[in-house]
Amino acid sequence: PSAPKTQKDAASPSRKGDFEAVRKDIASILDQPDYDDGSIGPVLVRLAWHASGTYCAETKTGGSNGAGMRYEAEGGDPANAGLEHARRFLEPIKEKHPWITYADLWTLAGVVAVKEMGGPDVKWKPGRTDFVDDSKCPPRGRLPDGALAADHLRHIFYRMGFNDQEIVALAGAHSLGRCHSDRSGFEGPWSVTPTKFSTQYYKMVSPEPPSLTKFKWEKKVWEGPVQFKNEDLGEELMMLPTDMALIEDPKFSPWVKKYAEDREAFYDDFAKVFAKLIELGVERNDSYDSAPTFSKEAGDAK
Ligand code: ZEM
Repeated sequence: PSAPKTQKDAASPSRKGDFEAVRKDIASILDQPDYDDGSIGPVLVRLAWHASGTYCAETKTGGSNGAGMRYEAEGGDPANAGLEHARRFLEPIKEKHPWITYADLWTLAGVVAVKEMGGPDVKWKPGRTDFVDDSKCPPRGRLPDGALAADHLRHIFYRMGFNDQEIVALAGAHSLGRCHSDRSGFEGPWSVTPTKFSTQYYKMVSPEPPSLTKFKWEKKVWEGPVQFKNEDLGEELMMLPTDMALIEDPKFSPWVKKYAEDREAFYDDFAKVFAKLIELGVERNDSYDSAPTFSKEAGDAK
């Protein structure tokens, strides 16, 4: 006779390598009525991006491997302010699936969030390992500063190995989410549908059809850092100086116009470039095990 399910069975961890179960559980926690615009999807996308965006192709350091944001050295970087919320929301998922590494969990969460918010399927491969201490955390200052301009964007993204088209495709993620003055100093959303993946960012920033803006972006008059505002759609939307740089720069702007007009091209290109982003710096361990594969004693396996 089959014994009744015990409490222990119900709470037992999922089968190692059952990433479908993890995907489902991530999807199930995205709606959070009391958080921002009702979804943690945007901040999870930003977590996956910041986990990956420290990569340096020349020195092969940084990137999504390691989950260094668990340590103050990386997690305490002012550029990562606010991402502790994203990590905390994912903690119950980690508890339920203890075999998954944080590095895999954070990148997968970004991929699931993009899809659930109406975006494309992004290819995701498991096998990232977690650092066992903070000795391999990348130096601070590798993430972009929204107060700067096109040359800065190129400096940061070329370092990771991206080209101009890829920079513009990645920036389309700013259809999602918002700025928080207590995190970055900037304030407000880029689009009127910040929990829906869309081409709206390009349609807002573009000055030509199919632009959604009738009037020009103007500097916001406030105490905070320089940002741009537009109220044509009935609510105040924002652009960072780096966002405006995309439409001002002659090599970036054709891509902004292309993606504003061609939803399919944007979805395809975003899927490719986001998949590339979350592969940066990955040192794969196909046992999919969260047990550390690095150890000081072992002389740090490469
Ligand atoms: Zn962002 N981003 N980003 N970004 N980003 C913010 C928020 C979000 C830049 C940037 O300075 C900022 C990419 C690229 C760049 C998202 C995704 C991606 C914020 C607001 C700032 C200031 C943070 C806050 O206050 O909470 C700059 C300069 C970038 C260079 C191009 C790329 C690439 C992204 C993913 C592919 C997302 C989803 C958010 C919204 C987060 C949230 O909490 O709502």
